[in-house]
Amino acid sequence: MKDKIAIKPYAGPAGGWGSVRSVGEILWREHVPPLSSTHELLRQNKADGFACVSCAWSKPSNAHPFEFCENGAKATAWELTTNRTDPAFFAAHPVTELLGWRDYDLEQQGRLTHPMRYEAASDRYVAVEWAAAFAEIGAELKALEPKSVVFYASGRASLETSYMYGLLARLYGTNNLPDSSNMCHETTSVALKTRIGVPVGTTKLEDFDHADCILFFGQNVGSNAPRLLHPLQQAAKRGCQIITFNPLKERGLERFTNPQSPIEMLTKAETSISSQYHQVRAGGDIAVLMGLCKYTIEADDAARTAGLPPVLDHDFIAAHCDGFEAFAAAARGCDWAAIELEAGLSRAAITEAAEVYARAERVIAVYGMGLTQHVLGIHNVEMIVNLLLLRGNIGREGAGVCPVRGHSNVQGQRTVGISEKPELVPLDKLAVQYGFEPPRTKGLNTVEACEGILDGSVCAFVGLGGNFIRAIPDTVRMEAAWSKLRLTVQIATKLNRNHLVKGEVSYVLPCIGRIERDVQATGPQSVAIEDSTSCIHGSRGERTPASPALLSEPAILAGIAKATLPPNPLVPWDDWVADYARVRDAIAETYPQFFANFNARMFEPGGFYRGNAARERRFETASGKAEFAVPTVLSATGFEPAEGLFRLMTLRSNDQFNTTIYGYYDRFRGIEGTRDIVFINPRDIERHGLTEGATIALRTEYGDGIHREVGGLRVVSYAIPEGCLGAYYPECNPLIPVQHHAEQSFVPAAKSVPVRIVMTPAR
Ligand SMILES: Nc1nc2c(c(=O)[nH]1)N[C@H]1C(S)=C(S)[C@@H](COP(=O)(O)OP(=O)(O)OC[C@H]3O[C@@H](n4cnc5c(=O)[nH]c(N)nc54)[C@H](O)[C@@H]3O)O[C@H]1N2
Ligand SMILES: Nc1nc2c(c(=O)[nH]1)N[C@H]1C(S)=C(S)[C@@H](COP(=O)(O)OP(=O)(O)OC[C@H]3O[C@@H](n4cnc5c(=O)[nH]c(N)nc54)[C@H](O)[C@@H]3O)O[C@H]1N2
Ligand SMILES: [Mo]
Repeated sequence: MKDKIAIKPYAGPAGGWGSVRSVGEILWREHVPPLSSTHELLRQNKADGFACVSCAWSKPSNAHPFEFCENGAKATAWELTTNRTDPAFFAAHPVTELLGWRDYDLEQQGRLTHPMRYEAASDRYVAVEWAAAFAEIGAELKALEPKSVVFYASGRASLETSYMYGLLARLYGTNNLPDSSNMCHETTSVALKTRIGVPVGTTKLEDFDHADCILFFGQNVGSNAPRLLHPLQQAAKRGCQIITFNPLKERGLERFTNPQSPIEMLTKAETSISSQYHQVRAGGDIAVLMGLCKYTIEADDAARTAGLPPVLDHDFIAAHCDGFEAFAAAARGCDWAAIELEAGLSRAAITEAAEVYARAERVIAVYGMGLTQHVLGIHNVEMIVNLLLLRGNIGREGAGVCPVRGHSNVQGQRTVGISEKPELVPLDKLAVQYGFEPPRTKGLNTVEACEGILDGSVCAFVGLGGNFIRAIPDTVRMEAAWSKLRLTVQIATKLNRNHLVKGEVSYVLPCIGRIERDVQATGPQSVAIEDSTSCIHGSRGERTPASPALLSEPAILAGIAKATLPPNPLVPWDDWVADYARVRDAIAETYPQFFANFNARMFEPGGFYRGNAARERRFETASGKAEFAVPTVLSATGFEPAEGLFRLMTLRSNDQFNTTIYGYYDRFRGIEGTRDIVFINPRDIERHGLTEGATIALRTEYGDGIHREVGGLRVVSYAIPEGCLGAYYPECNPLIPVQHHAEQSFVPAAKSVPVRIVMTPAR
């Protein structure tokens, strides 16, 4: 890592030579020998290789020789590292000391090698035998009320592991199964389910070959789903119009050089990605989308009067939709001045985009956290659906809704039963399959789990991956409450802060990673994951595990289950661990509609598609039709504007995977050597008497009497709409009140936090 802080605009495209250099740097830093990295990178996202551990973007059937991106390669290097966090490391560093380390330095120590138990007397983690760990965890769990225990999952674990995890929690007696999706695309799952009857997107990868317009809202493709740049580049080259709405000019959405094309690399040829780029205000998308809908509906009205062909797809609306008239009336009645004010964009700019939409034959709407992480994020997603429905852009080739999911198997975890919502899980089926009475009451989602930890009603936390204490809101308050937990068990690959902010009885259980060979009684095992477009892929690791003492995730879950639950011959934990194909048989039995012939199909190139009713225009909603929704407000922020009150967006850099910090270079945004910055519009800098490079603090204004402040942030003058600020996640999570979450979906509203600037004395 470079110590020098350098802040200057980056002139290069997304991809290109900058991307090649960045991959080289991390391979060198993680001490990954060149031969083994080349071997593993060539196997990444191949039909017979392993599924990338980074993002959830679709994996094509005609994979490139190098079907990976800069950030996928970093994720691989991060797991392949030859650095080790072993018992000697823990002996040398008391936990109190490690609590002072940065996230980067903790994970930089490398892979965990042994199961560890916290010992209060020495303030250290000490190695234990697996059997002893399982026995104590089992005894602790047996002594607790199931409803006071939370089983969290980060979205990386395979379908097999996730299925076993959900079952373990339910056999134990709770639906407390929050997952990272609760902080991410739960807004999508709720809004799409009620409006079009499926909780997931309707597009497939091949639709990108046919679209003539792609609308892109609130997703930073160059950093967070770089392989999606390939279909976008192809689309742009075909003349497809790509129209972006984002408060920041994200480089990947501006221009791209494909690092896998020798010609492009040698000639430094760049493709312009977005044909229009609109810097919407944070929280302004409901208004933008209302403007797009209003234009389209009124253009149809005008066409009818003039006797011209219709602009709306009236046949589709009549046959498949409900609530059109009410929505159309609301759109016609909506005032352009109100739309302009909330969007922070002119009517002319919105009209320019709307004209393209109204003419395009096939339109895909892509979106990410910029839409879901708002108090009224549900309206954002509903408005996307409204816009697409107007011209029949759902259930047609080259068209549809495309939420870009986060973790590589986050969508799949939901598919196989990790959910706190009992109605989403076939409990009756599980009851028969495993001869037990599953809990029927709703479990805790992430926000409710945090509230339970704060009020003391949650007593234990089991984490299947992730770094919960860093990822959640209100992190300072949460850390203080966390240490009151009786039991914390973290299944992980690397040391993170959540392992250090521990409960009274605390375990860190290290597991085999997806890139590694997983040999069980019947031989080497494979696992499966589901990507963002509902395709299921097999994944086989080949690399020697980081330590001989590691167990696989299924083996760890089976160990905990057997120590906690009464024996049940219908749940063959040992047989499942011996042969994961038997877990897949069990999954296929529970979910025959998605997983018939699971074992036979899992290595089909491009994955096997698990089907999507909305894609076939079967809308399994309350009315049996796709439902238009009328938004109640035009701002997604959930708070009133006030003089000096900013909307803070918390963002990922190009050098991190969520709470894992790969380095301190957010290349495309030109920020090097630090993450303690805040992006501010130059006019706001002037208005508030600030200077570029000065250090300030941000303080939340929430009216609940709790003081939330993050200081030491350096002012960076940036092309961001006035009244909006940008800063990094997870550093700014102490500013987000736990209660500041999306209505209905409970996703923390991390993209619009009400904050004020506080001057700090010069250092
Ligand atoms: N390399 C890498 N890949 C990742 C991850 C990672 O951390 N690193 N994380 C993974 C995970 S779990 C997820 S969920 C995804 C996240 O990927 P993204 O969905 O891209 O998430 P963010 O980085 O939070 O960026 C959100 C984008 O929305 C914009 N934005 C913010 N507020 C608004 C708004 O109000 N309106 C609009 N229109 N735009 C807005 C921001 O400027 C930013 O470009 O990526 C996944 N892939
Ligand atoms: N302010 C703010 N907060 C946010 C967000 C935001 O945009 N802004 N984004 C939210 C989103 S979208 C998400 S998804 C969450 C992410 O929240 P989490 O999913 O909880 O966090 P990660 O950083 O992805 O978890 C990283 C840890 O996972 C462990 N790990 C890695 N690989 C494996 C593996 O193969 N097996 C196991 N068992 N463990 C593994 C490692 O120990 C690593 O330290 O954060 C949310 N928090
Ligand atoms: Mo996510």
